[in-house]
Amino acid sequence: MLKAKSLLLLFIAAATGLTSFAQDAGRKTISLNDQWEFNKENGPVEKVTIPHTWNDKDVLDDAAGYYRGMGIYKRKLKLDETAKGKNIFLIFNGVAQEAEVLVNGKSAAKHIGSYTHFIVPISPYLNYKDDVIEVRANNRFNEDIPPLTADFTFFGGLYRNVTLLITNPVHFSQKENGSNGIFITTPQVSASTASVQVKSSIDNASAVNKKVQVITTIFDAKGNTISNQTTAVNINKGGNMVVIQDIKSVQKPQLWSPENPYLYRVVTKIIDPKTKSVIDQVSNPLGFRWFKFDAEKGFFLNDKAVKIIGASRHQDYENRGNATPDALQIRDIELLKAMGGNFLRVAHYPQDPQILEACDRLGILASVEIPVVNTITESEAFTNNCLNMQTEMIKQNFNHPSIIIWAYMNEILLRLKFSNDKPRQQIYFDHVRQLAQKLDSLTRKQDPSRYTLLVNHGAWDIYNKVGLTKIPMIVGWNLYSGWYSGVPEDFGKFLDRHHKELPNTPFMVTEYGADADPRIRSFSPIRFDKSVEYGIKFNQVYLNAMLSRPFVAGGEAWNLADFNSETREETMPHINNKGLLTIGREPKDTYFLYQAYLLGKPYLKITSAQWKDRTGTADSAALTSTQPVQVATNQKSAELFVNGKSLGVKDAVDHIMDWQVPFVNGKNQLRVVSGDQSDQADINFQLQPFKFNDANIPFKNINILLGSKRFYIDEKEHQLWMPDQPYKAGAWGWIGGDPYKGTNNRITYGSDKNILGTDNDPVFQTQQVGIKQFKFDVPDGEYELALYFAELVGGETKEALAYNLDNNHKKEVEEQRIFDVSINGTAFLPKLNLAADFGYTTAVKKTTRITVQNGKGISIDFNAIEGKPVLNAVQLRKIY
Ligand code: GCB
Repeated sequence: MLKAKSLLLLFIAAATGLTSFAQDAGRKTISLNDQWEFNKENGPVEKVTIPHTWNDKDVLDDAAGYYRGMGIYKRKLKLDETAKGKNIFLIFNGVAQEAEVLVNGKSAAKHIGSYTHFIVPISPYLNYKDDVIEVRANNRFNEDIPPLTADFTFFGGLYRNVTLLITNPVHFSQKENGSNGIFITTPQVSASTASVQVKSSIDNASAVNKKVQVITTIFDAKGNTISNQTTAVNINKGGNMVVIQDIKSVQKPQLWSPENPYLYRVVTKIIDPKTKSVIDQVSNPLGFRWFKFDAEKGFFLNDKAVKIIGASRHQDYENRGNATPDALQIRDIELLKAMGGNFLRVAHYPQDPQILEACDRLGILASVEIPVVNTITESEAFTNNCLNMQTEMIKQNFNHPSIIIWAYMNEILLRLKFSNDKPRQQIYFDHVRQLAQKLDSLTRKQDPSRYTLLVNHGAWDIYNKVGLTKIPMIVGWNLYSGWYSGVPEDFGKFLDRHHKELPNTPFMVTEYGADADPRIRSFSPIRFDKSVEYGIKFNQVYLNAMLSRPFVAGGEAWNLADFNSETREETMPHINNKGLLTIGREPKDTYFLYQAYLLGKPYLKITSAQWKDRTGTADSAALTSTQPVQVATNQKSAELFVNGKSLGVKDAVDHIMDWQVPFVNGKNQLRVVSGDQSDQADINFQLQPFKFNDANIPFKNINILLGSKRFYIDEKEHQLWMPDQPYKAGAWGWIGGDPYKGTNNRITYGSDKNILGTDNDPVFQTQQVGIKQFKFDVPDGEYELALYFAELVGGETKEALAYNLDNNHKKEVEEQRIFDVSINGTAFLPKLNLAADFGYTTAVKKTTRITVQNGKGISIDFNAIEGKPVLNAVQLRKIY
């Protein structure tokens, strides 16, 4: 046996270039992430490392769509002769979305679906000399594979880890839907005693019958053996055997919970009874916990009421698409934990194995779901793919103590198909219900120890009518009152309605959220302005409503982090900004609000510290500009000091305290104190003079957004933009006109269209329509002036996106718009026709230098030739 062991070491060394290995467990695994060559079909070949996607860049550009087609990955595999006689597998954690694996040009396996993993046995195809693996991945639209449409991007690629697994001919089965062949349950658990059942599926790929022992050992977190069971079995050549081991009476088990995520380790070995050597070995996590959803009282873990509060998570990351490395995946769960969350909705699809391992480790409860989103195809192939994905998801993730729920559908009736043909629509509804029923039954059968969940959007009537609220054990509602429709306060009414009309069905709020673009701030936050401040208000209302109703099992914020959704436009095109973290995982103010609500220990945080570069106009002739500052806390009250001076003590309302702070030009030191808690932040303030002739505040530059109540921070060019004002003598402002309001009913001002040719969309998305004049009463000198324009009306009308619930676009009335712009009486942009000269929704910036003399200041005049003149933004900089 010793000989066999060293041989195994030898050929892996050859395969990888490594020379030392961890303890021999009969099997070996080694990452195959490096040294791949990649090309798009007919495209040039490049060297890549896994994780890799071919869509990291094209999902961010202005051109609609992204490459959805074939990508080919190739890699050499160096195995020497000594590997012969072993069983060799490739483990793919995720390939989007159809995959074919070829070894030396021969097809070894195919797999459907981007989000579950699969294992390919490759021994029969190897030559052990110069083997080549090829993966042909395709992310084209396929009507038989979910997801069909969704508010996220269907990145293509070999985007999760690839591993080589080498086993002996007798090994834990790799044929069980991508699982590791071992399924652990805890048929009975209490604080005093627990039982464990371990089911191991074992393959004997050798040509002889084998007598082996299966030994399962449970270790506690310190590594002490707490139980050991040995089963002797005979496995026929070429056969499979399922070994069931019942481990009774584990005394006083340490329970797993968010506060104490105590993990045991179950090590299952196949042993040669003669030599006692290990033929194969697999480890799995084990947590002892029991749980219950109650329609009246909410959720219980280990008999303790626990309010579920957490977030959903998408797997993509800033500029990387879905090819997110392990460390960043794990960090997401650490950030959720640090926020005080106790639940992760792994949405809308199964994610990297690292995620659930982190949930197990950190004490985050979880649900996982397959990507059946928005709509289905009524084909047998679609149904089978759904059922297969569900099976893969359950089997692959079966042993995670963190998982308490399996889910299978999200907002499936979002856009009603066949609305003009009721009989046909009924057939579709029947199909949807039948598919839900099949998925639910399959799930209950495959795992009776967990709950099933089906997730709806807030259209109460239709989900009840179609019967979808009757199928799952728990109903999920995605609710956006105060975002896509209505006001935040409607949210509580919906919760009460469920409780009243479905009193026996437990439910969770599986989604709620408001977009908060981290670059946008407002003192008058309003629905759809995308300001961080609106996000705070919205989340306060939602958290209060859920926390005060025991029958609500819990809620998951949509979303932990901003994520890519290629079809989205709005202030940050292609990004959904409902994250509590940015897409680069920087906390937004809302993340701090959650900490204030959820963390048990004393908490005090100047949330506005995130807005560390500010601008604003001086209050009258004073040398300060007064603006609000928010502090998130779980303390009753606190005192704020600015540059050492107290601004008084304030009480927290819904975990937020507000102060009006008189900011001085330059650095402002904020310090908040409550008992022995304190926090501080430096805010750099650019003070704009109340009047330009105010000698105390020298004028440098000013950036003004027209038709807007927002502040906008252009982080790339370090420009601070502020809202406009009507003209004030001695200062600046517009004369004439009104703010532009788009045809989208939800928007109070501005447009939600992608502005082409810029990343600073909010600078161009608002405008003053019918403007007559813009004046700066600046002193004599040299200035640079830039005028920003974009034609917001007209152009390609896009179909309203499916996720935009209640999206009532009025028809746009296009008008011919031609106007002259002159500066101090001199023609600057004669006969400007934005649409004709530059195209619709296209960023236009026109810059000039001006000599101001004779105390006349700057006057920009707009003269209508046809239609109404517009101005989107203006920028003035003093040169000398
Ligand atoms: C939803 C969807 C989710 C979207 C979200 C949104 O209801 O389930 O996929 O991303 O709304 O932000 O619109």
